Amino acid sequence: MIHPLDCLQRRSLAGPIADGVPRQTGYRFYEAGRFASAEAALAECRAAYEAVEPWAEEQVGQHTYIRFFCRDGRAEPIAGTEELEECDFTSAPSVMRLALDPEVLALASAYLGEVPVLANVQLYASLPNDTGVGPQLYHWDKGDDAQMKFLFLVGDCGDDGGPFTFLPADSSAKVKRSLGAKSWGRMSDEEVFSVVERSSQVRFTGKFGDCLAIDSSACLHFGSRSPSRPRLLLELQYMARQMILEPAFAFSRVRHTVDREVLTPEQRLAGALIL
Ligand SMILES: O=C(O)CCC(=O)C(=O)O
Repeated sequence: MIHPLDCLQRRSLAGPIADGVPRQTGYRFYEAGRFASAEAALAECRAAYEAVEPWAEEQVGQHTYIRFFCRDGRAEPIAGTEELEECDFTSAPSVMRLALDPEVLALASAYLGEVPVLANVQLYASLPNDTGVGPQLYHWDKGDDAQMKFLFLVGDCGDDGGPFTFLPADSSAKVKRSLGAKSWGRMSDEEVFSVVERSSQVRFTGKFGDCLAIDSSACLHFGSRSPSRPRLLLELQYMARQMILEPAFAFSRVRHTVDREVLTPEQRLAGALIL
């Protein structure tokens, strides 16, 4: 049970913002440089990858994903992009600074109508693969009927880079209306394009540092299909404090060096569960 005063405070600190994410489409691109704290954070992410690059390349063919900043800060092969029980960002303080960046929080708050909670932070590499399963099929993210993810490219990503690919929220809603319960699990392209035109599909390609803010509960999406080389993505995930669909949604335990004493009220509310 969430205290009503917590809800009121979260709502009172959220307001509209000029270049916010429109509800109708559920996404917006932000060019590299939009968020002041991103440069240092993405440099830390890149360094974490480069520190293990030869080992990461050896994993091609054996594993599809590698996640960084796992328990004790290690990089580990993982099966999908599911939540992790424990992660450790003590060696990457700038990543946590970006996750609590006032501009990022303001955008997420404006979209969700309240200061949300930081639900997950993850850096992962998608390795060259032809598996075509799991998050490589069209799906919605679970947990709530709205959420906001900020995806940052930690390296250039072209059409051959296995880009994160999605349908805007209004097109996705058509698929939901037409396919009903069949749209709950993973869907083939054929099923999706039996409802909407293939041309409504949007790809997140771009340069190192570019960002996509997306409601991944409202926008059908997939990614990591056959990247020609490892694709590195930093994902920040924000959700309303009271989740409608899965109130027991699990949050990762995060080791970090954030000093709670110097946080603004918005940052404290956002970090309430993870920090
Ligand atoms: O690998 C990808 O780009 C897809 C990731 C995904 O499905 C997600 O972040 O929810």
